[in-house]
Amino acid sequence: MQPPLRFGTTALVPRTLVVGDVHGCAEELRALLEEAAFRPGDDALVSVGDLVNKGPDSIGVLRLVRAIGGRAVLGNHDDLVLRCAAARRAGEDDSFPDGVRRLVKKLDDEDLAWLAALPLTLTLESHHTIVVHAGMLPSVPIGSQAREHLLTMRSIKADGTPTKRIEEGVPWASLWPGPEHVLFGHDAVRGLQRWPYATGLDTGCVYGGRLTGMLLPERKLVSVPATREWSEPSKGVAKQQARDDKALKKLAGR
Ligand SMILES: [Mn+2]
Repeated sequence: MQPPLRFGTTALVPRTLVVGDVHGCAEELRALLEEAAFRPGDDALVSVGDLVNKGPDSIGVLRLVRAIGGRAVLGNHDDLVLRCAAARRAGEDDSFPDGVRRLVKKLDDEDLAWLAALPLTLTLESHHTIVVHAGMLPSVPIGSQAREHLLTMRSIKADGTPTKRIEEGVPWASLWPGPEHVLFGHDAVRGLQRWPYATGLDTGCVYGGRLTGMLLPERKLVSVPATREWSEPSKGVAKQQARDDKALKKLAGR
C-alpha cells in the first residue's frame, strides 16, 4: 500500500517584534519583551540595529538577543565596533573613542562573528516589511542601495541625494512609496515617525527617552520608558522626546 500523499499549506506567520535602537539598554529591552508578552521560541525578535554602544550593557543586549534567537540588521554603531575590532587586531585602534575600545576588549569571538554576519537589510516577506537601520532611497532596488546610506541617511535633499543631516531636505521615509512597509531607526531627533509606508522606531532610549517596538502583523506599537538617561541628549533629541513621551504613554499606558 502506498503511503498517503499529504499536501500542506499554512498561513502561519510568526508574531514578530521589531525593536528600535537599543544601544546597550538591556534592562529596557527586557522590559519591552515583557510589555509585548514576547514568547521566546514562538515569537520572532528583529532589531533595527545599533544594539551596542553608548549605553550601560551592550554585551548583555547582544547575549539576550542571541539567547532568544533574535535577528538584527547592522547599525552604524555595530559597524563602528566591528571596524574598531579589526583595527585592534592590527594594533591600530588608537583613533577610536574610548567607550568603543573598552567594549571591543570585552567582546568575545562569538559576539564579533554574530555582529559581522548581520545583513544591511532584512526583508520579512510574510509581513510585507523591510527592516533597515537608517534609510533607503526610493526607486533604487535594495541590492543597489549604497551601504553608507543604509547605515546613516536621514533625509533626502531637493536634488534627490541622501544626507545624514536632518536640517536638510525632508525625512527619507516621507518619500518612501511602499508597497512594503519599512521599519527603521537611527533618528532620535525626529523620534517616532509614522509615515504611510514607513515607521521610525528610534525614540532615544539611551538618551532617557523610550524603547519602542512594533508588533507584526498587527503593526501595533509597544513602548517602555528608559530607566534613566544613559547618554546626554542633544537639545533636538530632548525636545522630540518630550513629544514622543506623551504620545507613547497614551498608547502604552505608562
Ligand atoms: Mn544609528
